[in-house]
Amino acid sequence: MRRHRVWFGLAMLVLFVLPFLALIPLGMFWLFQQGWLLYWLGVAALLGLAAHLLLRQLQPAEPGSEAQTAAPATDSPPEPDWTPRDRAAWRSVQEVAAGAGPESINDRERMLQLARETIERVAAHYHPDDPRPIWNFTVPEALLLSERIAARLRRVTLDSVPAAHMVRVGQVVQLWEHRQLALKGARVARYLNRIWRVARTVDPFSAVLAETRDRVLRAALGEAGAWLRGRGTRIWVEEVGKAAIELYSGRLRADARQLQELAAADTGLDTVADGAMPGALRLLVAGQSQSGKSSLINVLLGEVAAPADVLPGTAEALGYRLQRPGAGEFQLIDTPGVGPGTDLADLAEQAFACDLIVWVVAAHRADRALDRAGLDAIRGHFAQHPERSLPPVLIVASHIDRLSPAREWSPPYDLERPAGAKAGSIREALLAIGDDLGVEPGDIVPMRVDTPAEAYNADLLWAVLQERLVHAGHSRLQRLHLRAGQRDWKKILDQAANAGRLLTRLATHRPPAS
Ligand SMILES: Nc1nc2c(ncn2[C@@H]2O[C@H](COP(=O)(O)OP(=O)(O)OP(=O)(O)O)[C@@H](O)[C@H]2O)c(=O)[nH]1
Ligand SMILES: [Mg+2]
Repeated sequence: MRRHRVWFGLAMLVLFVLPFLALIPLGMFWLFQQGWLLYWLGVAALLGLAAHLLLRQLQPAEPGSEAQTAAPATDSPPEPDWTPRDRAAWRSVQEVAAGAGPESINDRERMLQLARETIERVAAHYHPDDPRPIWNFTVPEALLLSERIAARLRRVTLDSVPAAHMVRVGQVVQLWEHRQLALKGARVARYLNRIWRVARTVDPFSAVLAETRDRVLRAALGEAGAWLRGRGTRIWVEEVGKAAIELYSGRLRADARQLQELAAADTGLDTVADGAMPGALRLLVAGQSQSGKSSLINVLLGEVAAPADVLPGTAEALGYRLQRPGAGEFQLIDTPGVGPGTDLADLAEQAFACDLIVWVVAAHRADRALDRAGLDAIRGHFAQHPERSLPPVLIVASHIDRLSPAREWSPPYDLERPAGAKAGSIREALLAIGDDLGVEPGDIVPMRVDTPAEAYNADLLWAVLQERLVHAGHSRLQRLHLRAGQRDWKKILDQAANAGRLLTRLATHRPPAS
């Protein structure tokens, strides 16, 4: 009975809908008659495509494919402030990481062996002549390492990720998001407490490794699939490698406070800025005689402080302090002009003690061989010292007012689309300078600097400097770490003297301070 009813209902529906359905072929026939059918089909196809695209946008991706597309690249990039030597050490870490198969994660001994191998490789990299390079760090450095790891742990707690002190927070969080694994805060706190305790024991480094070995890896990666495990091995090796690079590169020789002190001593400032970048950036201004170095310094300072003269002026390197809102503190170093008799090795040494280099070249003088030689000496010196990377090098092309037509001076000049003869010759000069000195056009700033009040393009120079500040900051940090690593004999002797030993002998034989 009920069945009959259903059929009856359906028949009614068909009868009711049929006339409307009939409208489709009838409508198409009408469109055909009018000659509009093709247009209609075209519009229909377009709308269909749009709907399809919209649906794809709205639909959540399948879990598997999401994990795949969101998977980070296998190699994590080197840190931006690393020196060429650190980068080379990193490459050997990556070799170990690449050789570690996904199955290693199930094997504790293998994981520990991978960590040892990584540490040994890194240590040997920094101390190639030492038969037992892995012991090449001091007790304060090891303590600082444990402090750093504790600091990382603190961040980890904040993100409610279990104690992955060797595994960087970002990576753990990423893994967590993919696998929706969550651990309770209490458990995290327990981990922290334990590891902190262990890390503070006599040999923090091995304690850290021992603790990491089973706890962290089991907790962090044990529940994940093979893909995740493969990455886990890699992350393990990479993070052990990063910790080892920190330790053996000498970055841990000075903690933040010591770096501040060094920075203050370094730039002769009595106050030091708080924050990540202590003290002032050292900006070296160099170039041929009479190119406008002292004038440029006056422009940067906004006042006449550096003697600028038609006679050879600057006889020795002079420092000027400059506080620039938004850019920080600088120490500007004016140097004597480079001439045929200049000791370029000495100049390179001076550049090595700076974080930013501005080379001033007079745009109207065609002979740039000395400029090239000076810049190459600096580049070569840095290339020979992989413990530092080359700081940013900017070229200031001064004297652009003297380019032909020499009488004309009506700035501003549009060098992208040079309208007149002056703009044309400035542009040509910049291209020639770029070629002669081996620099990119973006690193050359055309300027007129003889009158600080009416200097041309000072704003552009500041804008270009501003863009290089992060790079300069890295350079500065590398330099301070290097200084922290130099054996400060005076300090050691002072410590000994304070302890009341060697006092009498030191009074007569005091070795020179470095
Ligand atoms: N027309 C013009 N003159 C400039 C410019 N820059 C500097 N001068 C002049 O060039 C001369 C030398 O300038 P300085 O700033 O003393 O040059 P310097 O490179 O410090 O010279 P030394 O210390 O002797 O190596 C001065 O007379 C300046 O006024 C410029 O952009 N245009
Ligand atoms: Mg000068």
